[in-house]
Order: sequence, then structure tokens, then C-alpha cells
Amino acid sequence: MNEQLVEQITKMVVEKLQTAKQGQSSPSDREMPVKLFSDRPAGQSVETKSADRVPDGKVTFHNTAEKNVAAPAVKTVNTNDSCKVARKEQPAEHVNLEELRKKTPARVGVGRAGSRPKTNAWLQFRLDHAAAVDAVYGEVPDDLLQQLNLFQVHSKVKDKEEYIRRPDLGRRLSDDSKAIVKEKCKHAPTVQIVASNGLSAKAIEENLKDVFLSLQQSLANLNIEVGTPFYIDKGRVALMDEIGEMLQPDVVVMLIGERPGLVSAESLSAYLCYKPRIGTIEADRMVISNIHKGGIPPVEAGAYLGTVIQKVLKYEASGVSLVKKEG
Ligand code: B12
Repeated sequence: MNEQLVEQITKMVVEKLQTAKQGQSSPSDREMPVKLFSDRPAGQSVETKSADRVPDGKVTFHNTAEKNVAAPAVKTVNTNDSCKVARKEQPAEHVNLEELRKKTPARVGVGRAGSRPKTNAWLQFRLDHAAAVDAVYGEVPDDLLQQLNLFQVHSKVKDKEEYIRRPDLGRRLSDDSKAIVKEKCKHAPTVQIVASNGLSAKAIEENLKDVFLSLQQSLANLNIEVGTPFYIDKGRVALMDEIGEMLQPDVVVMLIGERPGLVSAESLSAYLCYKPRIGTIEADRMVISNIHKGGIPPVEAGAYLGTVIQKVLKYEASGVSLVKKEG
């Protein structure tokens, strides 16, 4: 059967089941919306404003303050009573599973039908799995790169299958791409920003614009010079080492799609390193991960990244070396 049709039908069934569930009143049957954060239903994103350039070139940031909500009330067994009595008075159901489920997007307490998952849970799982596969195999729209004025180069990888099987090839630019980067990019800037689809094109599609614009704004506010940014198709994190060798920036920031999970398939990470070179050890890199609407809001991440870069420049170190120098 047509894969898209399967996905569409699955989605419709899930939606139908969810609508049916909403009509139910029995607390044991009611599905709890899992929340990524205390005041946010799971799977739903926080309402965030997009970062956009206003006419004077500034980026508007939004307020993302989280409400502090008290920890869930978990009733414990009274240890003064005998075991038998305590169990009778405080059965396991007293642990408020619904409250606990609100605290994690993980698939816990979803129930079962005999030895199998419930239809709703199983279909939701398949839907999330399909979204993860789509994120890995998807493509980043060209107009997004044009909008952000990013030119595109390629790693040594030929296609997605090779990308998955040969991470080493994703850590090097193709020969043509090396020539383009050398020709187009400013040499020895303070900060070099690069973006790559990595393991999730969806992450780039959903978050790159906001992170990129707010990062640029943040660096401009801090008077930190930025080189010529570009986009790498099918890159890996350690490709920043080759960029470090070629362009000699003080800091490389790579905005890259994370390996999708079954909660979010659109999460972006910002990896950075002070003067990366081929052979740089992993401990000298750092990462700000989980950038998406349900995690660190992209605009906020961009602004925060600027301050991290400022610190990296001040201490002339990143990762574990930075922690050691900072004391
Ligand atoms: C896959 C993965 C790994 C794999 C990487 C294997 C590989 N060669 O690809 C392994 C199991 C080795 C790993 C190890 C660690 N990881 Co890890 N990892 C991930 C995961 C699930 C996906 C990363 C991804 O998609 N990267 C993008 C792709 C395109 O990158 P890549 O080039 O293929 O692979 C590179 C990166 O994955 C990077 N990397 C992976 N983890 C980490 C962690 C840090 C701190 C750094 C700087 C780099 C890094 O190393 C790879 C090789 O260069 C993320 C979860 C997430 N949501 O992002 C956690 C995650 C990034 N890892 C994390 C951590 C804490 C670690 C460890 C420090 C765990 C430990 N205590 O040892 C180590 C550090 C490894 C390092 N490079 O320094 C945290 C980082 C938290 C944070 N914000 O600081 C994350 C976010 C998981 C989490 N939620 O806690 N990790």
C-alpha cells in the first residue's frame, strides 16, 4: 500500500480515537495528556513568537518563563503498620499515575489489552516512528536556505543510506565543496556559523530560522564578528574540525538536526568548539541540545548561544577545557 496513504489513515484513526476518548468520563479510561513541561500538554508545543527581522534588522525575543508547579503528590505506604495492613489501606493505585504521566512525555502507564499495547498507544507509536523516519529521510526546502542567505555545500556522502552507514564520510566536505567554501567564505572570522540537516531535516525546517536569526542578533549585540554562514547537506558534527582547519575561525557553531526520538522528530542541537581542528577530542566540544518548540524555544536558544560563545572567547576554551579554566 502507498506509504503516505497508510500514514494518513493512521493519523485519522488516532484522531478519531482521541476524539472518542475525550467523550469518556471514567477516570481509569481517560487518556492523560502528557506534558513536556508542567503547564504544557505533551506533544503540543509552546506558543512562541517567531523571530523575525523587523525593519531595523533587530530580532524580537519572546518571554518563555515557566510556571513553577509543585511536585506531584505521591501517597506512600505507611511503614508503621504491618505490611499486610498497609497494603490494604494504601494499595498501589494510590500512587497517582495520572499526575506522574503529566511529568514525562515517555510512554508510561499507557495500559494494555491482554499482553498487547492498546490500539491507540500502538497507532500513536507507529505515527511517531513514521515521523522519525520522515525526519531522517526528508529534505530541507531550498527557499529556506535562500531566505537565510545560506549557500549549500555537501559532505562526501552520496545519499541518505550512505550517510547512515558511513558517519566518517559525513565528517568531511566533498572536494568541490571545499573549493566553494574557500572561495566564498571570509577567512579567520571570530565566529563561523554552519547549519546541517544531520539526522533531521525537519529540525532545520522548524527551527533554523529562529535560532539563526536570534544567534546573529545576539552576536551583533555582543560585538562579536561573524563569518560567512553556509549550509552543509548530510553533515556530521565533527565536520566542524575540517572547517576549523580551512577557515581558521575562533569558534565554530554547528546547528544540526538531532537523531529523532519517538517524542520529538524536530529537535535541533547547537554544537560548538573553540578552534576545532582535525583530531579535536570530543570533550572539547559542547552542545546545547533539545532546541524545538517543546524544549528550549529556538529564539531563546539563539540568544543564549551568543552568551555561551562570549564565554568561550573569553576563556579561549570550550567543553571540558572551558569548565577547567572557569574553575
Ligand atoms: C547519539 C548520541 C550519543 C552517541 C554518539 C555516537 C555517535 N558517534 O554518533 C554516544 C552514545 C557516544 C553519546 C555519548 C555522549 N552523550 Co550523547 N547523545 C546522543 C543523542 C541521542 C543524539 C545526538 C545526535 O543526534 N547528534 C547529531 C548527529 C548528526 O551527530 P553526529 O555527528 O552523528 O554524532 C556526534 C554527536 O552525536 C556528538 N555527541 C553525542 N553526544 C554528545 C554529548 C556532548 C556533551 C557533546 C559535546 C557531543 C555529543 O558526538 C558524536 C560524534 O562526534 C543525543 C540526544 C539528542 N537529543 O541530541 C545525546 C546527547 C547529545 N548526549 C548527551 C550526553 C550527556 C552524552 C555523554 C556526555 C554521556 C556520558 N556521560 O558519557 C557522552 C559524550 C560524548 C561526546 N561526544 O563527548 C546529552 C547532552 C546533554 C547536554 N545538553 O549537554 C544528550 C542531549 C542526551 C541527553 N538528553 O542527555 N551520545
